[in-house]
Amino acid sequence: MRSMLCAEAFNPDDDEEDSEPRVVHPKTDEQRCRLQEACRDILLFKALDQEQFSEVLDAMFEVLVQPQEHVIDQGEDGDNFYVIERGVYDIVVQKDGVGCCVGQYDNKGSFGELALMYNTPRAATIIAKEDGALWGLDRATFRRLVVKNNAKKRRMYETFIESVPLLKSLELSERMKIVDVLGVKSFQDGERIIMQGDMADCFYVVESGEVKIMMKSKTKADRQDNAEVEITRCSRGQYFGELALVTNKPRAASAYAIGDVKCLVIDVQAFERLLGPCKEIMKRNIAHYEEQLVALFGSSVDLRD
Ligand code: 1OR
Ligand code: 1OR
Repeated sequence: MRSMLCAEAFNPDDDEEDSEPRVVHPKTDEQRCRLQEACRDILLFKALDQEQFSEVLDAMFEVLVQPQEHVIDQGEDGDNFYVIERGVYDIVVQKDGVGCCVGQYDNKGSFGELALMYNTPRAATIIAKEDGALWGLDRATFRRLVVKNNAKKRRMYETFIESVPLLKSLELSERMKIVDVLGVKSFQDGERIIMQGDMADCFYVVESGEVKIMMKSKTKADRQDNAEVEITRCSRGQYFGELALVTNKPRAASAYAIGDVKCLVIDVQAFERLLGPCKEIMKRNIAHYEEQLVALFGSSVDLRD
């Protein structure tokens, strides 16, 4: 029932908020700089054009929070969307009447989009663990600019997302929810997309071009000069960057663009929330990585350790 309501609430063409006046919160140059830096990697803003993005920045306002403060309470109506400038925030979800910490934001990312996108109550409670700084964006501006763009995103990516083998087992509505929150990133020839050893916060699907996966060699001579060996390539419809999210470990390999590359990017919270049903497929493939690892380097390193 809820999903039917969502589909209705989503229709952007009769968005009543369209005629509302433009929201502007004046900012100092210093604030604007910090805001721009905090918003640089926000996936939901990636689909905006320059004009829309600058309207979003104008409308955002600074929010300072204290330890233990609830920025959002599960079950309430959604007022704002938040971008994190700094601070650590727990994601708490009520399960059988008990609050369970299901994840954490660590000094980056954004939250509070779901209630605004689908006109639903807040799906989780967000609690500041320390002093923090956020940038809020009011509901009306979020709907007018970001949600409106989502209709275009759905049209653009519907066919492609249908063709991604990993996502075949999901319902259409679930795949569309992935489209709603994904971002698109472009990379130039040779650009590093993932660095081995880094902490991970997102997952990638190749939309166009080719991605080369490289690993630091485990042989002694190579290790000394830090040489990397190519282990595989990913092309349109294939995914990478799942391993670190599934294992909670640093990136196991590096990824580089070959020629111009476009990837769909999903943050770790959306990955956890929406790709649960695909995890078994990923885990089966990870078992194959382990076999290949032994074949390539002759060691029996367990990637899941
Ligand atoms: P919102 O407007 O519903 C709470 O307000 C926000 O918490 C929500 O938007 C998301 O931005 C964020 N399930 C639901 N909401 C989540 C989750 C989440 N994680 C972050 N948010 N799950 C946790 C995944 C790590 C699934 C829990 C079962
Ligand atoms: P990640 O989050 O660890 C690097 O970031 C990504 O490279 C990784 O997720 C996988 O998506 C991708 N071993 C480890 N990672 C691999 C491998 C792999 N293949 C692709 N990735 N293999 C075994 C190593 C010899 C498979 C080789 C075919």
